[in-house]
Amino acid sequence: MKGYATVSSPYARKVRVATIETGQPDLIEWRMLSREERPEVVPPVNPLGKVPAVVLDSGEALYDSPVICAYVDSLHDGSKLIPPEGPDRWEVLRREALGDGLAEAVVAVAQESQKAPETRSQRVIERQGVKVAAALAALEDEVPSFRDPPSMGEIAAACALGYMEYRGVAADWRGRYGRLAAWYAKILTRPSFVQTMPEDKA
Ligand SMILES: N[C@@H](CCC(=O)N[C@@H](CS)C(=O)NCC(=O)O)C(=O)O
Repeated sequence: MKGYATVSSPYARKVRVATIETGQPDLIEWRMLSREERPEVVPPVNPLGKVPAVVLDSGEALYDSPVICAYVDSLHDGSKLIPPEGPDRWEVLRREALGDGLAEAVVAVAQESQKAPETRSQRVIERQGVKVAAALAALEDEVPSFRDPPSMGEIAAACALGYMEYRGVAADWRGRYGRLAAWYAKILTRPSFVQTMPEDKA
């Protein structure tokens, strides 16, 4: 199948990590788009114009990242990133939503902060900053129940943290959330995270 991504997207990184963690590193043939290419190339695949989006060999499109990750997880017989049933399933999906929500708030802070001072809204930055801090505090509390190897929940959380550092949002977080920082340093050594580390600003 073909996939569309940008190198820095935390949501696309979730999918890339999921394929590697499930032993399917070549499942998706990725096209890495620049910011300029994205509005041209993505809407025919995802009307929302967002990445990641994939096109299956049947021609059917799938988006967004939770849907694509669930699909990736359905294609292998190994240990599942999303437990198939029971309370574990809902805990993992809820944690994935927490990670995705953290990434969303980080995107909002980064986008607003990049605006010229005369159009920048300090209120937006503060409101989204409160969400960033709340998500970090929640994840810090949850570290003792994090799974190893990681589930889709921990993968989403780590991708959001990676994006946060990439954009320089909440730059002091490692000093304030020690358990989460220690866990994050460890998950970063997994090949799936090493191989998907964003390098260029895009
Ligand atoms: N909920 C979506 C979010 C995807 C998303 O916001 N992607 C960003 C890149 S990080 C994007 O493509 N933004 C372009 C736009 O909003 O037009 C997912 O999980 O895939």
